[in-house]
Amino acid sequence: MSYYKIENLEQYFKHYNKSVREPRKFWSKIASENFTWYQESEKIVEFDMAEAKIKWFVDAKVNIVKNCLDRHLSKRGEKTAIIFEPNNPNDAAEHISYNDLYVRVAKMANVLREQGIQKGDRVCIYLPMIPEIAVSVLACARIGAIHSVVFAGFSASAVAARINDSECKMVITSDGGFRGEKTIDLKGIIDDALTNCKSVETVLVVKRTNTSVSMKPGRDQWLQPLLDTASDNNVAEIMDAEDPLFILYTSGSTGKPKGMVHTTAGYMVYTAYSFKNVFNYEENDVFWCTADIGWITGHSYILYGPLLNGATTVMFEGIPTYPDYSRFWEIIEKHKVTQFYTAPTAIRSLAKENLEYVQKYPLKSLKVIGSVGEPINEEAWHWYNDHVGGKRCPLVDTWWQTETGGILISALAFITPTKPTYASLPLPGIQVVLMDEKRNEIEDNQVAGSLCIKFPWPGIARTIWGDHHRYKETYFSAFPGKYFTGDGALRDEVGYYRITGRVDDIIIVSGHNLGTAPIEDAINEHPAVAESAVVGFPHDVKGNALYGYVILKESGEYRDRTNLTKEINQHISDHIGPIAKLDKIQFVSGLPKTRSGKIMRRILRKIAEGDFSNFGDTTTLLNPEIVDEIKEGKL
Ligand code: 6R9
Repeated sequence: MSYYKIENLEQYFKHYNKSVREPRKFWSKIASENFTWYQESEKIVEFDMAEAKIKWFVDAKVNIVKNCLDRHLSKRGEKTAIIFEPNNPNDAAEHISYNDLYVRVAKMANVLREQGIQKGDRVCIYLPMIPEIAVSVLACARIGAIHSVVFAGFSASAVAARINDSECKMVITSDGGFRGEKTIDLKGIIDDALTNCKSVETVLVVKRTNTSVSMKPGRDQWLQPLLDTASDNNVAEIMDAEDPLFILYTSGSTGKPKGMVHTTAGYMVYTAYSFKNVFNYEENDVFWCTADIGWITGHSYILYGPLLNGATTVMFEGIPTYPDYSRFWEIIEKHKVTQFYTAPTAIRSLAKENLEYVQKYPLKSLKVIGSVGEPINEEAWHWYNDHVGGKRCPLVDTWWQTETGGILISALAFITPTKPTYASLPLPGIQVVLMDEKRNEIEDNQVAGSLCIKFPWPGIARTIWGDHHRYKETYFSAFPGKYFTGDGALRDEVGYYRITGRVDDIIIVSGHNLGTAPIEDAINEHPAVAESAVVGFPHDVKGNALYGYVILKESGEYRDRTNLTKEINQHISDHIGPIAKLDKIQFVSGLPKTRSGKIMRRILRKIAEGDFSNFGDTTTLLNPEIVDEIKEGKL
């Protein structure tokens, strides 16, 4: 019996039980039967949860790109691997076959090697959603260089912090990027970033917008001429199962972003397996995930998961609202998309508009629709299900994280019955537990608890780049022996999980993870600001929006608060990026603090939500009187 594809609900339970009872046998069979290895693993998994040390497919040798491309060429060489849909709907879409993609990746891999990049070197990729981002990622993986894709909406200082943290030797960027009607000056941002990055020796520049850029001699080179003369004969690097494949930064509850490290074999097996089963992928399907490759969703379900399965994956350069609100639906129709995977925030923003935008398109090609990034509220769930899925496509609400590598809790399309707002059941291999405040496992249903996983799965991130201690502290110390997700969840009578949201200082805004600490750091850098606290409050489209409480310094120089609000948001844009701007700012004279000096965010959250009832226990506050003042200021 093969474990790679689950055929029905009964089989799901069988596989699930097998994966718990005999995880080694379960994953060993999947790995051995569905991938090409230079050498297979015998031990399969070794771990020590107390030390946060996890290894999968121990001693195996493999190259993930050989599994994404080379092995498909004999059967699927002419098949489309990537459909590139450009920002401007009047420009032709590009269909890149497996053969073409293989050649482009091989040439790029040779360019990287010629530029001195070797196995283990870090390469920062700061590109828009154009084919070159896929080619660059795969070329790095082919030669064993560790890619660190930084979302091309991050500011110069945010990029610089990420480049410095992992000491990238090279940056791959473009002259600019198109986003709706705007053109973004990516090379300019990189130039600013690199004034503070000593490790970068080379910058390769893709021409996309034809905007004029400055090229620093000895450092910057146009990519195309290098590709034109590169050979397409490239020998892939033989990688150890646990060699790092990539670093991807995610927000933490302290200032510094966390460079999550994913390694080769486990990530490969888990993304391929989860893609196949959650989306019920079949040969000839056309899969479209609307995320950016700058996020984990793009890594796992635009690139690796689909390509490992020999699928056709759509890559979209633009935004859902350009040239109008029907762009998503038009693309589904045009490319006969069968699986569509997007975020609740996109659904909510499109659901606000006239129904005609979606009703114009029959969307008959769709078989499965998916959601990711934040809880999908009931209203958005029904709109998506009714108007996009036509009430006939299963809606898979997929819960997972940058740290988890792939989807952990989700319905499997056509197998698991769905229930609005419930992510439903864990995938095989995922041993979910809910923990109470006393660190005991919650056995009852309908009780909220901290969501933990008690056994490693192949896709889990192995460490934080350069800081294993922080990895252990963040994920393995709150509930010893278990991986703590930072999310809260409930379980219903049949074992379905509903994710209730973050229980830490991370706020999900439009599906983007934002730590309060780095935003507060950015606000505090404004010369007029003494201290600040940022919390989330519910927002119709973004899910959560940001509310900042700001204490100003005594000096009277900054009386004009309209300008101050703008300046503070500009600071945030410069330090992090426009996604982290505050929707509301309230100037206050103090913040509610405990005697140990901790800001009581619970109270600030309630005030931001406009809920003035029941602040809970405020007796431990150092300054209880401030609560009334803040309340009144809000009114
Ligand atoms: C894949 C991704 C992770 C955080 C996660 C949780 C939230 C993601 C969700 C969801 C409810 C879902 N989240 N999917 N919450 N239901 N289906 O989004 O990774 O950017 O690291 O965010 O997003 O809070 O902990 P990442």
